[in-house]
Amino acid sequence: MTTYAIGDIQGCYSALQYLLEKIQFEPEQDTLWFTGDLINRGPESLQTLRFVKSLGDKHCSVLGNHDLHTLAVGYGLRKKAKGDTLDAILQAPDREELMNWLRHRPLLHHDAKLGYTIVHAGIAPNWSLTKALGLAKEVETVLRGDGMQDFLNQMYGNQPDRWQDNLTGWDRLRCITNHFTRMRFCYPDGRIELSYKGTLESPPNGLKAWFQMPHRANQELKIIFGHWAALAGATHTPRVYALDTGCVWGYALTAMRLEDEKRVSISCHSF
Ligand SMILES: [Mn+2]
Repeated sequence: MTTYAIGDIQGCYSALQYLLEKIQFEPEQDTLWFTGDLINRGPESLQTLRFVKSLGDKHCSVLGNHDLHTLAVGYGLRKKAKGDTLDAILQAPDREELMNWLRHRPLLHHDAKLGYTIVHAGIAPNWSLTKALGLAKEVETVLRGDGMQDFLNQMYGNQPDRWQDNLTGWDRLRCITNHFTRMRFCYPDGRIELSYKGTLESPPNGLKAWFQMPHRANQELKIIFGHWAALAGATHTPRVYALDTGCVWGYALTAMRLEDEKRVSISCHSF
C-alpha cells in the first residue's frame, strides 16, 4: 500500500515503465499520482494515455496545460501546434473514449489522510486549500459538462493575469486554469508571468516563484507539482515538491514515495 507521485511524462511511456520497474510498483496494491502533462512532445503519448487510464482507481492524474491542449485538438477545436506529437492519439480507434476520460481528470487533488495536495503548475499564493478546491471545481464542472467545447475554445490566452474574486465568465475560468496549469513566476503585485521559464536564480523584474511569494495562504499544505523542468526537482521551500525533472528533454523522470518522501529518478537520456 504505497503511493508514489510521478512527474511530467509527456508521452515518454518507455521511461515510465522503466521507472515503475525500478520502484517495484505493484499495480494491485500501490497507487500512482501524476503531476499532469501525461502526453505531448514525447514519442509515445497514446501508450501513456491508455496505460494511465487502465490504472482506474489506483491512480490520480491532474490536468496539465498539454493535457488541456490535447483535449482542444482532440475535439477538433484547435489545430495542432508546432512540436505536438498527438497524431497517434488523433487516429486511435479509442480516441473518443480517451478524450472523454481525460476531460474528467481534476485540476487539483487533495488527500487529507495522506496529507498531500497535487496540481500541475501550482496554487495561487493567495488561495487557501478551501478556495483552491472550489475554484478547481468550477473549471472541472464545465469541462465535464455541456460547456466543454466552449471552454476549450476560450481557454487560450494570458489575460486576466491577476486573480480577483469578482472575475466572471470565461475570464474567470481562464484565470483559474492558467494558475493551476501554467503558472511559474509571479510579480510582486501578484500578477502571474506566463512566458519566463528560467530557474530560481536571479529572475528578472522582481519575479518570484509562486511558492516563494510572501504570506502565501497555502504554506501549511504539502504541495506536489510538475510543469517546471528548470527547477530540476528542487524548490528550496519546505512542503513544496517539484517533480518535473525534464524527462521529455532527455533529463530524468522522478517518482517520490509519499510515505517517506524518498525519491527515485531514472535518466531519460536513452529513451
Ligand atoms: Mn506543463
